[in-house]
Amino acid sequence: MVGDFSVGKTSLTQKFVNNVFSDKYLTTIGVKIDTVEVDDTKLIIWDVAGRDSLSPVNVSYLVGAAGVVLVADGTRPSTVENLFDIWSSVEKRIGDVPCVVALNKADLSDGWSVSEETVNSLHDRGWEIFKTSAKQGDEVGTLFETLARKIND
Ligand code: G3D
Ligand code: MG
Repeated sequence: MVGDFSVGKTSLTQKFVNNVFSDKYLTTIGVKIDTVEVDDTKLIIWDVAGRDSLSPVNVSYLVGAAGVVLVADGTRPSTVENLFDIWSSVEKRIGDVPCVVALNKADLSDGWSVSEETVNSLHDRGWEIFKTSAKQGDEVGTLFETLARKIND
């Protein structure tokens, strides 16, 4: 799980793994590792805490990753734009691994601010995009199932 602080990395993981969404979550310390079986694939999900997903420590967690969930907050355009830099760091470290993009907090339709142009630029990278809500559950299963499938392809 990679993406800016507070985009929903922990919430998406917990919704998928435990089917819970906590409005009063605890900020993770360090890294939380969850395991979940999707179809016949065992996903070991690394959810790294911290404000800076590109810090040397956090980037070192990427080593050995078979795939990446790029997460942004659809109500904060800067977190979507940052995905390009985040992906560069990922690619530099571990190469062109399978990835999926979560534009999260889709339940917040009032504050939603991802332009068509931005969506197109994400598509142009060849990325598959999901409008997720960790709160309501929309697209959360599909997000992880798609990544599992890409890893197996
Ligand atoms: P992070 O792990 O990427 O840092 P978190 O992000 O999962 O900790 O989520 C950060 C904040 O966004 C939390 O709110 C969390 O409840 C909220 N959030 C995460 N996903 C969603 C979503 O899909 N919809 C809505 N409405 N909120 C979401 P707080 O207020 O506890 O900081
Ligand atoms: Mg977190």
